[in-house]
Amino acid sequence: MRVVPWKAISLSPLRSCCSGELAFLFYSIKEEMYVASKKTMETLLNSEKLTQNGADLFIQALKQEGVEMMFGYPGGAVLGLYDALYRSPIKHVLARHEQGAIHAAEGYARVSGKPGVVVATSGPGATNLVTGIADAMMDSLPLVVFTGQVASQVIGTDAFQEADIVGITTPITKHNYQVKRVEDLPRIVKEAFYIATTGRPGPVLVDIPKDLTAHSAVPLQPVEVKLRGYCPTVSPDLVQISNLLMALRESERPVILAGAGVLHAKASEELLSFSEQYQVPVAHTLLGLGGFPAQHSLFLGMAGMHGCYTSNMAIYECDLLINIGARFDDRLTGNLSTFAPKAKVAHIDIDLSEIGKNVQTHIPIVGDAKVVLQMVLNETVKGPNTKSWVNHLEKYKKDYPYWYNDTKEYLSPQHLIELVHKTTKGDAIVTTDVGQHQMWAAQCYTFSRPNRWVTSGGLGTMGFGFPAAIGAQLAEPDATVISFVGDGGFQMTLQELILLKEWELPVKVVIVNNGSLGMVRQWQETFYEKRYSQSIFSQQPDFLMLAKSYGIKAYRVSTREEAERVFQDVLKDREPVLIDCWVNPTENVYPMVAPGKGLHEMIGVKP
Ligand SMILES: Cc1ncc(C[n+]2csc(CCOP(=O)(O)OP(=O)(O)O)c2C)c(N)n1
Repeated sequence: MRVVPWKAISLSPLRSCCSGELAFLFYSIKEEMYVASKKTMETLLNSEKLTQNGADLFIQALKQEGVEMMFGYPGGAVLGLYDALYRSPIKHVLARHEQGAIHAAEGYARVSGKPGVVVATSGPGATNLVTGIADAMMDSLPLVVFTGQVASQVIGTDAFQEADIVGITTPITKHNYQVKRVEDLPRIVKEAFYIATTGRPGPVLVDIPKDLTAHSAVPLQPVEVKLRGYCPTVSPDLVQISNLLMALRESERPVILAGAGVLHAKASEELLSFSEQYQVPVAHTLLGLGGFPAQHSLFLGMAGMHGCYTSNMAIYECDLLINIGARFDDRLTGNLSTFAPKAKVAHIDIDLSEIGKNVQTHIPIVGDAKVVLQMVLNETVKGPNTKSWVNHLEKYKKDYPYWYNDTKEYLSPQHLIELVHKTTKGDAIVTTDVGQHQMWAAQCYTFSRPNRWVTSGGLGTMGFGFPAAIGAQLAEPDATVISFVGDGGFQMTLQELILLKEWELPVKVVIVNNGSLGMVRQWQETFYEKRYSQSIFSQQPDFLMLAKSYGIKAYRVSTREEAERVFQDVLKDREPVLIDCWVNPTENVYPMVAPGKGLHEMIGVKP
């Protein structure tokens, strides 16, 4: 075996290096060692062209990562990349706005478990991605985002369509790069996928100056990624596992709070076994829904600002709170000074920086939720007797369920969602936008399995729900995909309707139309003495005509009977449909934890 430094590579040393049995090539970039296999080297040597341009290297690197589909929008700085894409088998979804592309990639990532890949041009193309990048960062979605950049020699000169996207996205990406040399591209792409998908998933951005897509280099592939300073902790500290088991044994009123970390770690089965083995009831965060079957007797419901009475009171009254993969955000905790006041807190999270960030933690467990739960399940210790606690919570469930105003005059939005749940047998992939309809969907469309629920939780960005449904349907072509959107938020990204036609996606778009920015209206009603400043729409588009102009069937319903008839019909068909549902315009989301209040101080609770 011979070590050949990168700089020394030329045709002759490569040939002599390949002549022996053990033909490996070591090369070093930025102090990292890589190995090129004999096969790679032979391919090189047999190839007519020893070098490839950056654009071809880019496509090749994507193929090596197993990318089958990407979402994007072309422009000047990425013409070279798109030219290489033209010759490649990778499918490209041409959104009609970069924001649509990135939200679709998020939906794809959420449902498929694979990273969403996005491409956009420099300047405005890149800045149009910013909301989606921030959203993916907040909700821990694995995205690899490629942006074109102006040519290397004009960076920093305010060149046409130049934006410092690396600077702009530094706080909202897990990591970002600007490629400086063509030969770095394969390594950077590999690292980008590795970082986006390992540990706590998140978005990684790679900015590629235009000139590099045309420059050539010898394509040597890194075989593994080794990054100094990045080594996610997967296996937890054993001492903390025994601390958790000891705390569990001593507790009388334990509760699990399960977040999206359970879904990212594919740990739903382990969560179920853990909860059943020790008879510990489970509350979910908004993003965690589906991690534990909603029909299970130990399931309490969603906790937080619009969570159910039982979950919020369980957290308030518990003596042991076991957080699995949730980040204790303010919409979940309410007033921190009265959050879980009687509880010892155990927090299982792959991201060390989450532990103790908002809530004082007594048992910190850093690790992958699946690995941690498997280790806990391997220890068979005597559990607590939670019978009376479970009965106590069961009584709360019976006495304080979600309730809503059911008038003959109007279709109630909650009834609409229950109807869709019934008609789809509770097994659709549901995406939502942001606002009241999102909370009603979270409350009323109960999930029995993971990865059916796609919503924008941390950033809470309007415009997310509909493009996310496109990505979800592309990820699971046979699934029934329902997108509940508000009449406000839908108007932020409705241009993507054309993709339903173009890609033959049978997404059902359900507009929960209350003629207003409902959630804003609710807050103005409750906290601003009904001064409805800029929240009621005076004009609306005709959503039916709009859908028809995109070649999509559309219906309007405003009563229960109409809704029942239309949903029975449209859900049978494998074609896209838009249903404009006129619902009670004054309905509010309850219960609610008002800002500054504790979970036990919910308003709108009715026995
Ligand atoms: C991009 C963006 N802008 C503003 C907001 C603030 N906001 C949160 S909910 C909401 C109202 C949403 O109205 P609509 O889409 O009609 O849904 P509804 O609440 O009526 O169900 C607004 C404006 C937001 N979340 N995202």
